[in-house]
Parts: sequence; structure tokens; C-alpha cells
Amino acid sequence: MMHGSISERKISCMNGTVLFSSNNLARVLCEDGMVRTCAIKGKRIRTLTGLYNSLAAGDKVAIQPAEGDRGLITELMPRSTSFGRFNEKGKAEQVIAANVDIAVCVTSVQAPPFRPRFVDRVSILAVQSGIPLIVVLNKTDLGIDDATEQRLGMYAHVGFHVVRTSAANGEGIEELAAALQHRTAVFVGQSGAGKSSIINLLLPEANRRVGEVSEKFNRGRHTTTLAELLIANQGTMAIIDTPGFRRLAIRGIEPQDLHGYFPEFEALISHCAFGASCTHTIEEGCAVRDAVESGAIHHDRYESYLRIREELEGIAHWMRGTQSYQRARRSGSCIEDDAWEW
Ligand SMILES: Nc1nc2c(ncn2[C@@H]2O[C@H](COP(=O)(O)OP(=O)(O)OP(=O)(O)O)[C@@H](O)[C@H]2O)c(=O)[nH]1
Ligand SMILES: [Mg+2]
Repeated sequence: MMHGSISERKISCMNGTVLFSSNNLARVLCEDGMVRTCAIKGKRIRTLTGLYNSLAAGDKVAIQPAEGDRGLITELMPRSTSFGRFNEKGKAEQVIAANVDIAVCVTSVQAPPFRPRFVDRVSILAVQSGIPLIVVLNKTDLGIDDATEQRLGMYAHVGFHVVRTSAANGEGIEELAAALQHRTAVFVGQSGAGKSSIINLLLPEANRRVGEVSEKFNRGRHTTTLAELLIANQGTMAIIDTPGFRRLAIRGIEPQDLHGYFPEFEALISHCAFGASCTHTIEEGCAVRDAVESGAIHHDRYESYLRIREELEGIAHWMRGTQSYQRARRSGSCIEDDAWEW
């Protein structure tokens, strides 16, 4: 009998995937096809100490089923990738999506306006996570202006896959669907850009709630409030829908390493007079600055590099207890700057 109960317990443990998680509870799609609400056994998963949220959408876990649709999470499997950002409120790294193969940055031509600097920040997170990036420009039914077209060309030139979509008339949805086949994607972007609207076309069964864009502030109303994994009925595509970011602080990169996160800079670094130690800010014989001058690197990307570098340096100085962080705050170059609030 004893043996029977042990093997029963073994059988009853099963694998699952976290669909979404909040307050240490997670909805888990289990291998028997059932979705269970699971608490974490012992309240804490040791490997996650120091992270802002304990479990993320897409996490692979082992669970012990309990009565009804309940269960206990006993183990978190190692993440193949984690896509996250620094949460300023929680002052810790926040994993938004786990085990994703590709990131999709959804932007819009209007309402909210296209913000290349936001895309640049997301592109750094994608490089940090080691996953490719698709840049989606949505709401093309509202018309695309020349400046936006030019920037899209720049992103294609850098090597990102650029897709123009309209959730209103269906433009580009097939192209996006083709790029996401057999993959798990995380959709990120400003509130109101149309992430959930596009997901509803890609995965009609997802039936995501879609919100309005406030006329007064020309930005979304944070309709999606929780990152959630949505899986196509036939299992051919999985997407993690996320709430719109208001701020995107970059952390965890040493200022001198930042150039490695701009693919179009990387090839030039060895041509800089000071090589890998070049800051690309003031040095004579800097190949990156020359490329900006000649137009081979877009000045906007360079501007993003400078701002983020200053931000990272501000943090580094601040950590060393100097006044620079306060100066950076006053000059508006650091992360608390409202310009980063969208
Ligand atoms: N004209 C136009 N409107 C769109 C398009 N896509 C979405 N919208 C509208 O934009 C608004 C915001 O769409 P959502 O899909 O909720 O945006 P979201 O990115 O998911 O926003 P959050 O969940 O708040 O982060 C809604 O009113 C949509 O109807 C589009 O292609 N064209
Ligand atoms: Mg949404």
C-alpha cells in the first residue's frame, strides 16, 4: 500500500505552462489539458529570490494537482529566455515573459504617436534576451508620414524585420502570422498601439479586450493589465500579450558595453581609433561618429545611444555616491525624465 501511494504521488505530479501570474498565484495550463489555479508550494521559489515578480507568463513548471481546478507549483524549470525590464517601483528586475523566441514591438502611426526611442529601448531588451525583434507599425489605415517611413527604413537597414499592419483593415496580418508560425512571441509596446487588437486577428479565440485611446492625452488607457500567454487552438502559435509600458528603464548593462546592443554600431567598433574602449561620444577617429556624420548610422539611433549611455553612467555614478545622478536628474537626461513617460 505504501508503495502504491508513492507511485500515485509521482503520477500525480505533472508539467505545465504559466498562462499568467499575479500575487504568487498562477493560472497554469497543465499537460492533461486542464487549466489550474496554482499557489507556490512553500510560498517561494528559491531560484527567483531578488526578482520583482516570482513567476512570469510562459514559465514551465511542475505542479501537484489538488481538488477541483487547484494545484501547487513545486518547481520552476530553467528558462530558455527571459524578456524583462527593470521595475522602478519594485527596484528589481521584472521578468515579463519567459521562454519566448521572438519579441514584437507594436507601434502606431498615431494615437499614440510613433516613438522611435521607445523602439530603440525595446530593441536593447531583445538583444539582452538573445531573441530577434519584429518592429510592427500598426494603424497604417490612418496614413504614414515621411518621417515615420524613413525611420522604418532605418530599422529594416539595422536588420529588424519591419511589418506594417492595420488591425482595422487587416493589412500585414498575414505577413506577421507567417513570421510567428511555430514560435512563442512576446508583444510589447505603448498602451493603445493595438497589441491586443492585432492578437485578436492572429488568434481569434483569444478574444482580448481592446481599449480606447484617450483624446486628451493621445495615449492608451492600459486596457491590458496583466501579461498573458495565449495559445492558438492548433498550437501553431503562442503569443504573450502585455500591458503597455509607460517607462522603459534600461539597466544591467555597463555603459562601456552599450555599443554591443546596437547591431549597426558593432561592426564599426574595431575601426574606432580607441577600439572597444571608445565611448563614441567625443573621441577623434571614432568610426561610429563618422558613420553618423555620413548618414550610414541614423542620427536618431545615435541620439538614443547617447541618452541611454548617459542614463547608465548616471546610475553608475550614483551608485558610487557622487552628485552626477542628481545633475542628470536636473538636466533631464535620466530615467525619471517625463519625456520617457508615454
Ligand atoms: N484606426 C485604427 N485603430 C486601431 C488599430 N488597431 C487598434 N486600434 C484601436 O486602438 C485602440 C487601442 O487598441 P488596443 O488593442 O486595446 O491597444 P493595446 O496596445 O492592447 O493597449 P493596452 O492594452 O492598453 O496596452 C482601440 O480603440 C482599437 O480599436 C488600427 O489598425 N487602426
Ligand atoms: Mg492590450
